[in-house]
Amino acid sequence: MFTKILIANRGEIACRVAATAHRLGIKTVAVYSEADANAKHVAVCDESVLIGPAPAKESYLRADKIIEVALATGAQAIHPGYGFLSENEDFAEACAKAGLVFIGPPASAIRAMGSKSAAKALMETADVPLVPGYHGDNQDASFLQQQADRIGYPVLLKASAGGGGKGMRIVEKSEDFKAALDSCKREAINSFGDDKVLVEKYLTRPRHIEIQVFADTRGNCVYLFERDCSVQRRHQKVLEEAPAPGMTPERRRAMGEAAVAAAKAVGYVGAGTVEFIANQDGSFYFMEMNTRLQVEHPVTEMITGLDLVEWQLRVAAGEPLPKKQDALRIHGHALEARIYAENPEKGFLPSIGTLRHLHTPPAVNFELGKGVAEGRPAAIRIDSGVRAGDAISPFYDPMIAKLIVWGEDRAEALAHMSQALADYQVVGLATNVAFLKRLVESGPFSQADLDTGLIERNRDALFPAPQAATLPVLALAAASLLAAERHSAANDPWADTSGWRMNGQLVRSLDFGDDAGRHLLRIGYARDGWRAGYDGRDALMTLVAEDGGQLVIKLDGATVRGTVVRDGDKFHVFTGGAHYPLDYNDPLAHAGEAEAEGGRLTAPMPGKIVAVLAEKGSTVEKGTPLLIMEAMKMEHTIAAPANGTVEDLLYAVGDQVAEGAQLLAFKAA
Ligand code: MV4
Repeated sequence: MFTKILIANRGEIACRVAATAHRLGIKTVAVYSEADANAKHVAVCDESVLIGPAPAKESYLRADKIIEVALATGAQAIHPGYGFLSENEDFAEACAKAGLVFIGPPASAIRAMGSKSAAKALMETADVPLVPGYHGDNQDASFLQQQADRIGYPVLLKASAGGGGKGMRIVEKSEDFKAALDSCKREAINSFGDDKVLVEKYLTRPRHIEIQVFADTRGNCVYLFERDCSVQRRHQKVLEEAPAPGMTPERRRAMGEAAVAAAKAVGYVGAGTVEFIANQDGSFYFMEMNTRLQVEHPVTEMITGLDLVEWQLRVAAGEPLPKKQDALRIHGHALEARIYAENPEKGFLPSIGTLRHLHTPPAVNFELGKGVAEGRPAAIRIDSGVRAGDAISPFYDPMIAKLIVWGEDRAEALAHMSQALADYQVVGLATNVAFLKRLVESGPFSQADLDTGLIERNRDALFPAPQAATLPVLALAAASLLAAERHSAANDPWADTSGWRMNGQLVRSLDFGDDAGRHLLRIGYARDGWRAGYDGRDALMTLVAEDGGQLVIKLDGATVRGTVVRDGDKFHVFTGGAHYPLDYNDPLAHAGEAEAEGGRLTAPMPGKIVAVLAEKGSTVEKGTPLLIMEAMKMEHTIAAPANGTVEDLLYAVGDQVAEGAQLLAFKAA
């Protein structure tokens, strides 16, 4: 076995590979770009070497640099992860030339699966089922039309050099064929520089079912069963699961054996995935082979109890496969959800920013190489390359984590996924967490009515109109605001000795907003708590417990729990498994900001000082409430406009102040 490997990747997959390497006592070398100097994958590896600027072309795709680093650090092998150089046959070859082991298939196998039509021709000779169609060299338009007529409509025209859905045309009837062919060829030549097309029977509600295969250098090849990845959006996988719902043992064996035949036909070695497109009746056809470890490999690990990276390392080191086909079993059901920094409400636009707050469900009951401990119902695994405080940059894939759950059966796995998504909190950028939760809880997905059009067909249920914040949500935000004021207050507004709370019927109006509109929450101070008024309701609100951002409040006796995270002018309320981002409009904080340059915080209108929260000489953070004044029957909080020092207090509780009067002397740090 190797004693040191280089991981030519970043993010979660680099961390994933390092975890197994360390478990097996293998040292790891990380490579990183300038954008990743403080990244998790650098922290978890034993050594790290900077290989270039942020753009992947100048760092993670620099085959020459990476090989140079491997040789300089004494690594014996290179694991490419997925993406970047993982399916680059020239890189695989260059590794071998340099005397390094490429932890992946031979360059010849990558090449053989690279061209769609050549791969199909090869699969045909290996008796791997293909979609009825024509993928030959004759590109004469009337010949192709004859082929389409023979196959029967609808047919699908595909650019031979295409991929990811580009250069495809559905043709419904013979009369439309010529125009569709011209248009398909135009797109193919523009996109791929090659206008060769193939004609296939069009499957109207296909499923994407793929088989994990593994081969060693001694002629052994097994299948590690299937994954159903039908739930996709624009050819990006969203949810993956294993086993595939509805799969019979007979069909599993047929697909597995077809996948092994495909791998053997190209002299495959290592981890590979054979993708099939399947009809609703279960009939299946070869689509392509991915010659790498895939993003969704953990669902296979969860149901087999195997560590696929361990297998990759053993095979690359020349060892035989650890298990034979008849020793492989499926146990339970696993689901994976890809958590992305993206905005589903804005066309899934990537969302760039810092993970200001990250709370995840605890990883439980799973160990790499051991699988799920028997007799315990739940297992949750999170594969991630980022930590709280890290940034999602525009340079790389914006995936935050893979959330993987396991249950004895699909219904149990689904329930765990739903709960785990409810417990997944991110502040700092937009994520698809709420979308994923709606998706796993939707009728079609929970009933396993799967096909590649599931998301498109269920748009209405998956993209509901924005829900307006309710009183419990606003009350949690208000309680967090009031609690923060208490913590930073010299004058504790919660204590019975507080002069201003005893002052009578002061009402303060908190101005929140969300996508559904503006919400004014009236807070009145009462002897036994507050009155919280919103939308015609007036409830007695008390704080039961507060720990960090975790709050328990009571509203007219009903307990409400939640987590509130303040990020500048936004309050993020997490309660009942949902995330409510609220804009908080604190006009006085902004009024103060404009004045802050001169070191003065002034009264925006005439009023009375009702609380002095800051102490003279204290150092405070930006946003810390310093003083509360009452003006026009409303309370206004004067907050620190920046990190700085309260140099002098100019008023006391009960004092009247004139408009424009300086309230305190503040010096920004
Ligand atoms: C198809 C098909 C229906 N019939 N071929 C899309 C990407 C490319 N790799 C193959 N694709 C498809 N080929 C026939 N004959 C439907 C798709 C397809 C699809 C396939 C797998 C996963 C998601 C998909 C989404 C849309 C279309």
